[in-house]
Amino acid sequence: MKKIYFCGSISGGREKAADYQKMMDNCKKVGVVLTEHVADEVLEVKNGQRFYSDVPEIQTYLRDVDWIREADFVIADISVPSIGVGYEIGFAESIEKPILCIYDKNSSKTASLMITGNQNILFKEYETVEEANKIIDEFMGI
Ligand code: 6IA
Repeated sequence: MKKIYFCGSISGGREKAADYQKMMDNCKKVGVVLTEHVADEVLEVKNGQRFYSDVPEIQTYLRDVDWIREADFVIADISVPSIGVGYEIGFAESIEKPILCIYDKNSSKTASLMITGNQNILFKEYETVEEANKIIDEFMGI
């Protein structure tokens, strides 16, 4: 049973949330996805900001970092630029986790050079979720 830490934009924009869900469902073939909230379409909105719960921010941060430590695979959809996702990737790299970054070629944003130029990260582009799922399967060795 593998543990997958799936990273996707929250404060950076939610337009890919439905796709994150489909990719996470695909990941469940091999194990457990630690970050189901990333696809949650009903994140609460308070004062114009989105909140997943009333859990204090420090607890959320520490839990996320612990989950990255526990994870067998870190998979990040970087189609929607997100500071949090960038941070998670950098942290995962520093503890030598296997990292896959996937990017929707139809995104209006360019993929960051800090990812595409990084030899410690497997970077792949996709056009459909089905294609993304095939890339994910290959990365996880199934
Ligand atoms: O900068 P972003 O919000 O776009 O960063 C998204 C990434 O950071 C995701 O991959 C998550 O793993 C993590 N992340 C960001 N916000 C949250 C969150 N809700 N809960 C858990 N993980 C998160 C915000 C609640 C908090 C303000 C109390």
